[in-house]
Amino acid sequence: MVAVLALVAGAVIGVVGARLGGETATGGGLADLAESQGFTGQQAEAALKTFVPPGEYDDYYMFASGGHSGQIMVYGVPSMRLLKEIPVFTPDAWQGYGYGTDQGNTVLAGGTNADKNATELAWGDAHHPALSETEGDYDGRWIYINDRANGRIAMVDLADFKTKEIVDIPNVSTSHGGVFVTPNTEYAHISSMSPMPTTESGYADLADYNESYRGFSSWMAIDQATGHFDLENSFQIELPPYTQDLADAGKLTSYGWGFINSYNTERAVGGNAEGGDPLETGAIAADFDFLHIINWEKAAEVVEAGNFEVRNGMRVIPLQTAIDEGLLYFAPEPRNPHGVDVSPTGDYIVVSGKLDPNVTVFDFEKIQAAIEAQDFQGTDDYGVPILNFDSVVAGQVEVGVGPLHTQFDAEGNAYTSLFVDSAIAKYTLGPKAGVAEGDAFKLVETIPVHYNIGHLVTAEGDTVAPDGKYMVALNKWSLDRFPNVGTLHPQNFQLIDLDSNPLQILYDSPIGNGEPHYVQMIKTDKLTSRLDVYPPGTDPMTMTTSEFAVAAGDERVERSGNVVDAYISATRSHFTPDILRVTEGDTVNLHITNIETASDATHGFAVPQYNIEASIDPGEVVNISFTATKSGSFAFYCSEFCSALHLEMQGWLLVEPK
Ligand code: K7E
Ligand code: CUA
Repeated sequence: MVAVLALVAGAVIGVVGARLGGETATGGGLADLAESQGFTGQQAEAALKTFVPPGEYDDYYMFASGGHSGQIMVYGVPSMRLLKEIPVFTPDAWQGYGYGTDQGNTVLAGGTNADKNATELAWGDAHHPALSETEGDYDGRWIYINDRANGRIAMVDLADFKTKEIVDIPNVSTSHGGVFVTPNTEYAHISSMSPMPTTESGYADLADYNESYRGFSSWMAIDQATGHFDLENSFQIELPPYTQDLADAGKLTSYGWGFINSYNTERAVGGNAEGGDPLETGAIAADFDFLHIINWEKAAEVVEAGNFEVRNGMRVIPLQTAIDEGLLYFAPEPRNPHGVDVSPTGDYIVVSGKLDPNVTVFDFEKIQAAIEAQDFQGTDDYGVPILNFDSVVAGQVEVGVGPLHTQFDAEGNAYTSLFVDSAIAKYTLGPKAGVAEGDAFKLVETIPVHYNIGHLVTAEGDTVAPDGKYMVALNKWSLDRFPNVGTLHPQNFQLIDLDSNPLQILYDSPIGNGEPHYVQMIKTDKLTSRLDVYPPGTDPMTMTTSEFAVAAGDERVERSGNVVDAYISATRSHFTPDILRVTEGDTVNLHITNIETASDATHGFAVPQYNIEASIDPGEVVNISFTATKSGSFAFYCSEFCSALHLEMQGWLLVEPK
């Protein structure tokens, strides 16, 4: 075996070496180098495939949810280099998010709904990102992500990679994977996870679960100019009290429809210390749960026609109305499904059941025909029609144990993660994905991953036009893959070459922040709205010129009663003014403009003892408001090493005692 590998190594490196002239900088050939490092041919090949030379760029951005870190992480692929963390639900000091600046404070405060939250929320569980789309393809404008813990959704502007808005969804307490955008980003969808009481108080005993608790499918309208949520034009559809889980938008053939998985249609509520069964026992009793099939285009018309109720400020289509209007159907899906993923052409809806070794592939045309023919096996307890399973299934593929999530390539293949098996299964879809009848719905191969894979992603693999090329396995456990860093191990992102046959792992990337769930991979050149430097005096919240911007020479301090407004400029290597005099008890509003125009000439602004820290990017205006509660002399400073005289970039906040 070793000899064979050495031969392969020689062949691969021989080819590359020949093309490169065979000489390395340290002398000798590439084959010699690989041999001296102890690499097999495959390892040397992997190194060459993932290497992005200094000064060159990756082909893809990978936007990874940060899980309970509350953030989004941006990686380059294939290098797997971490490019940025975007703070979303949780404060971040480097970017001054949530440390006294308007930008972070306003966004975070906007994500707190006093009717719902017990306290101000200071974290979130960032789960499922959704890049904006045009005609079912990523367009690089915005990215949305939900907070699993608190039932919220955020918008990040990909012009400056900053979070611009968080909305706490009415009637929804928690949300899991029910996040997607519709093919033209008409809506960002977010559904509830655990159903909630619809009572005034938000409380109902679990004995009243069936009657009082309900789920919701929320269609958050998107302002096409700004990417912000347009609450007035948003609506919800009331659902039975099942646990609604992952979701995906129909596309092309299935445009206008959305699909949500559910589990615990048994409506188990736990109570293992009250004489009942643990929740998980009750929740796996039935052989089938329900794929929710929703006609959102028609639902929008029903709302426009005025057929809704307003609940907690949200337009809601009651469950009975949804049934009467033909907006909601169920298809049985094997027990306790997790992922639901729509194939690139929109024809197939792939469902994985955590407790079923098969993936079940539904056919959208068959679903439509069954709805048309009222081919129902009955209704659920709430009157929702249930389609006949056999009438709507295109095929099943036995993939392995613990199938979770699915992605696609352009050749009619699907890839499903197998949590229990720690593997990914590659298999074919059917004729509507371009696969010959005889080859349809067949397992092609399985590749082990390390270990306990959750999601996976292929390049643009949930769009109408997947790229193939790369796949990343998002492994929950890394066990023995990295040097020990204590009892909490990193996660492991494994880069896999989709062009190799059989599939090859190229790279292990330890993820020291977590915990990532869904990720999306987009070509870097699709982010055409990216800014390198803000136009002078920009308020990033509105992306327009701030009324508080100052140019050099206009700096000033204005006082009105006990309110002090300071208009400050920052440039290498000073703040102007650099002495701020206020009186204890004053309301202090600092408006700081970074008047630099050079790319990357960022300054910071940190005030000791006041918990204030800002990042002021070139051209940006940051507003900081606080009450000068503590008298003293506070040496504020620039917290970003900006210049040779960075340490000199400091000043005094003098708070005179009353
Ligand atoms: Cu499977 Cu939150 Cu999409 Cu984690 S979810 S794995
Ligand atoms: Cu400005 Cu350091």
